[in-house]
Amino acid sequence: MTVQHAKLNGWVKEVADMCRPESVHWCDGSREEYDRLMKQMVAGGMATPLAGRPNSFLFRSDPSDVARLESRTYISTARKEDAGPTNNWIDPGELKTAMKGSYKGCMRGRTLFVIPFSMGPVDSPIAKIGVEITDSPYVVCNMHIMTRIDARVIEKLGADGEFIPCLHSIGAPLAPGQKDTSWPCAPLDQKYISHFPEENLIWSYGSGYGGNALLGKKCLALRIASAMAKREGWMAEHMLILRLTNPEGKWFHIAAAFPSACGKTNLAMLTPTIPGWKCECIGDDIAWIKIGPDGRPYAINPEYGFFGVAPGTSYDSNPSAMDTLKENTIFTNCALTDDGDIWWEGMSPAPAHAIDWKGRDWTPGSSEPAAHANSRFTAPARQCPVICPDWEKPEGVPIDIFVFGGRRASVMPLVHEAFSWDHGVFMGATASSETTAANIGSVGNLRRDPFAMQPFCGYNMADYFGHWLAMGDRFGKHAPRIFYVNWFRKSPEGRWLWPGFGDNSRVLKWMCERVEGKVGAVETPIGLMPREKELDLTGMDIPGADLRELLRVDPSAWKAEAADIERHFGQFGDRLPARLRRQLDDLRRRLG
Ligand code: SAT
Ligand code: MN
Repeated sequence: MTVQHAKLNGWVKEVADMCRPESVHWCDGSREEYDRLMKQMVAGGMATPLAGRPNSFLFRSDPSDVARLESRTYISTARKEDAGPTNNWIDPGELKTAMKGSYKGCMRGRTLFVIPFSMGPVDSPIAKIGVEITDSPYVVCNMHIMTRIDARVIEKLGADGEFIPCLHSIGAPLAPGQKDTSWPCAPLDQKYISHFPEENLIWSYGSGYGGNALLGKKCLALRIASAMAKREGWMAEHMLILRLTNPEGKWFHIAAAFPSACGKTNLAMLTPTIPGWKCECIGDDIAWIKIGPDGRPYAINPEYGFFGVAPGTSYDSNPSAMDTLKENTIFTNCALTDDGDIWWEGMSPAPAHAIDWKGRDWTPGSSEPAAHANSRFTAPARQCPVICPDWEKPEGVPIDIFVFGGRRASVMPLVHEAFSWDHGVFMGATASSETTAANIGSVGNLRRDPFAMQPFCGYNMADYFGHWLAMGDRFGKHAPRIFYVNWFRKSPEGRWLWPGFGDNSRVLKWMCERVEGKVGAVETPIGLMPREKELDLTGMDIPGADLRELLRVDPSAWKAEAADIERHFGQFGDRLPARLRRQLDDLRRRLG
């Protein structure tokens, strides 16, 4: 491949001089390239081809390298205040010096791959180009699925087009004659996932897993893009995008933000249980939103595939995802069955025997799960049976509704609607969720996860709140309506109160009818909520007491919530927009 871009060529040379790879390979995104790398990884014992799923492979990671690593993720801005209180910060000069020390000679014995990729359809005015350098063929194959890699990217770059450099190394050089392991990576305390938003630069070292290594995803499309979006007047959000079609054929486009592993992929591919309604998926994780010529917000999915949580995915919970995974899929940290297929908890009845994600014999009743809780599938979006025909439309789709949510066993009702844009931004800014296995750390703790962006906002979160307020001012009458949902409320005995999955369509229907002015709501201190009769529950067998609990607002629990929000806001000091403080005062006044 001949590339005429002096800056890109210069950067590749500079990195090669520092990392000292054995060879340099420019990726063209071709099937031949994918097949060749997979073949090498199978021969090297990294990958296992799967029986019954054409062109699909299982990988097992090192047990220390199984999820994003928030404690080693940095937003490195010249001034600490610009990274804000929710991000780890190191001075850029200091961080670069430390990382250059790690990068020195780190690719010895390996190939340096250069991956020019587009986030978003190459011809979209919303798309951005990134170039990832990596020494991991596993990363190259995943990037083939998750991003668009083809000759048109190089063509669009031309001689001086803008690109976001993303440097990645697994941090495991090979000495001459040294045998490789099946998942080389660096020890925990040597890993770094670093972002320099003031120069649109990403440096990642030491991990080969998910968002730590597939740098187009959280690093570029959220952390760097959120900072660019603030500067340039658009939005980069941790949101799925779906199209709902009502029985009259009217479309509603919904963008919804939930933390990692809270069911975004399931909601994005929802099979409605209410007759006559249809759902199509546009994206399951990230939305880039720009104001269109008509003043409305238009969203694209910058990704090309799904990097979804495997456990719990089944023909009951998400048949469309299951059908997406029939071929051309990479599985990571799932279990391997005796007939050469994959399995995970919640997929189907447990096999009598399997090999677990650590490569050990596993039988039902074993003390550890067969698949890791954050095991993943990487699959092409085009294979999804409910992918929206317009999912690659360069101009995106117009958003009617924003939804926020999280995982809360109590307090948060099934659904409530914001009184106004500012109130909706307040809901987003105070969103909370119990933590999941998508991040290395403790699971099940309640944390505030504003806009589901806590781990992904590339600048001061208070300024990000301000950006949301400013975007609302610019949307004006085209501002989407804002709702907050909680599918995860439990009874005092710990039983799920809401069946979720396809039945979530009932809640989405209420939202669409609110937008159309067809259905009422009752005013509560926390927002507008459906009366029981305003939710379409036809054909559903839900006890009246459960429904009442799902829609119950407990003022004393909410007063405690307000006190916690006060603490949450406190960390931002003067930088917190006054309009949000006013929202908290209003909430308190309504609670009495
Ligand atoms: O590992 S990723 O960051 O890509 C997955 C997630 O946390 O949602
Ligand atoms: Mn995500």
